[in-house]
Amino acid sequence: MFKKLFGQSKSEDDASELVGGGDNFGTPEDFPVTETKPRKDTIIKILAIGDSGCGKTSILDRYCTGKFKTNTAPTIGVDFLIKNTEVGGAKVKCHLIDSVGQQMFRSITFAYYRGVHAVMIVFDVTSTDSFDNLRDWISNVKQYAQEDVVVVVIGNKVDVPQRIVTTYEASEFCKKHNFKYFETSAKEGTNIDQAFNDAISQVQNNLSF
Ligand SMILES: Nc1nc2c(ncn2[C@@H]2O[C@H](COP(=O)(O)OP(=O)(O)OP(=O)(O)O)[C@@H](O)[C@H]2O)c(=O)[nH]1
Ligand SMILES: [Mg+2]
Repeated sequence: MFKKLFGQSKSEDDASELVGGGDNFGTPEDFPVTETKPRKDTIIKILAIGDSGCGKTSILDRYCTGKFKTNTAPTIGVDFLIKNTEVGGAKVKCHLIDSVGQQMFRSITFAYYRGVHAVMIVFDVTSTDSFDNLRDWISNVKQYAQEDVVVVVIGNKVDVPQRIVTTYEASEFCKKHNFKYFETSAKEGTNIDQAFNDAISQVQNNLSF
């Protein structure tokens, strides 16, 4: 490409050949202009859903505080957290919504789906049920969230040696649905920032920041 653009001329006379076309220049199509618009500082709302006990509260706590609490109580209704971060060179204030996983209280969380930019659907890699129930969670997202919502699936508790759901089956499932998939451990802090950064970055792209 370098040769094609600048030819191999050494003298000024030769250089004149380079002006005005000829074989030495590539066409504009050879040099597409990539947009490098700066991203805007913004507020991004992210909702965590998934079966009770899969680790939603622990993941959000880990993301916000960098710590893991061993004695989390089941979430009742919804909780709110805020995390200030920087992604793609822009400051982001994340409004994080933690929701109850227990079936009997779920319906009260549906009102919170509507206004969020991203949903993290969490399952527990040691629980087949929590993986099988992803279908129900996805259908709730389709029913209650906005159409362009970013969905990221998280397989949590990968620190536990007796995992049941394999990386292969989870990632194949996500590929089919066109969702990004991350395996995390809230306990050890594995992949937590990566999962949130990816969701934020997808939202930034959606909003053309
Ligand atoms: N080993 C291990 N345990 C975890 C991990 N994440 C959460 N836990 C444990 O799993 C249990 C449930 O975690 P929570 O974060 O309360 O689960 P939740 O999804 O918020 O549950 P609900 O609020 O009832 O919907 C707790 O005992 C946590 O300590 C993890 O990554 N590894
Ligand atoms: Mg919880």
